Amino acid sequence: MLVQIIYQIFHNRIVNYSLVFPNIMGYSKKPLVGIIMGSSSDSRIMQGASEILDEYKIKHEDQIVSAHRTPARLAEYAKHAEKMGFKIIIAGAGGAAHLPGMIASHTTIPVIGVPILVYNDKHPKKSDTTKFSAFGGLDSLLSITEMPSGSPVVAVGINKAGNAGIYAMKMLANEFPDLKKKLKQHKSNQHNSVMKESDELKKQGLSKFAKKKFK
Ligand code: RP5
Repeated sequence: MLVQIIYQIFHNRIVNYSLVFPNIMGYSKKPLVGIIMGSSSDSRIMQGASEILDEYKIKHEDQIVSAHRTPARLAEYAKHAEKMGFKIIIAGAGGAAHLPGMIASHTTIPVIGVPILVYNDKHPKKSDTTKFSAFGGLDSLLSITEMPSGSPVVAVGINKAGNAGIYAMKMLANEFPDLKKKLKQHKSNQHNSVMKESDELKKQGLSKFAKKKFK
């Protein structure tokens, strides 16, 4: 690395500092992940992706792009994403959920789809569960995963936007070694939290533990 830097300085060839200092200039300086969703109603779920990226200081740009309400904007967004240099697009959509597949058809940037269980936030009674999608999110999941051969989109589980954030981080970790360290830390935090709960369960006994946990 040092030799490469000296070589580039000597030859006055440093045009893109992020190539030379990937850890410093990389994921925390400019957005490398584009988060899009089909509707403002998806933001309730999609915030799960931004939370994890924010936690690890990975910059992202967030927008609403609807494949059926703003079809021309969808094509424009794909160009924008390429111009911005996004490495990954996280696309959340509910129902017919064609947004992830359509975006993937307009760009070579890998797309992670988040199938969303549609909940109509425009309904006056927001707790009205009858407004859930007729197919419980399976509609969105299948729309995303069943892309025809040759046009792949990967998907996380229904409403699992946080997993899309972690997966994006894993992809970026191939390029930014300190993200790999943070992922290892994330895994070890998970391990520790399971151990803590297991110790509690063992100490209290199952019945007492479960009663306390779900009271
Ligand atoms: C999809 O339709 C969106 O992704 C959203 O999940 C669903 C419902 O949209 P709204 O009626 O809430 O705007 O395009």
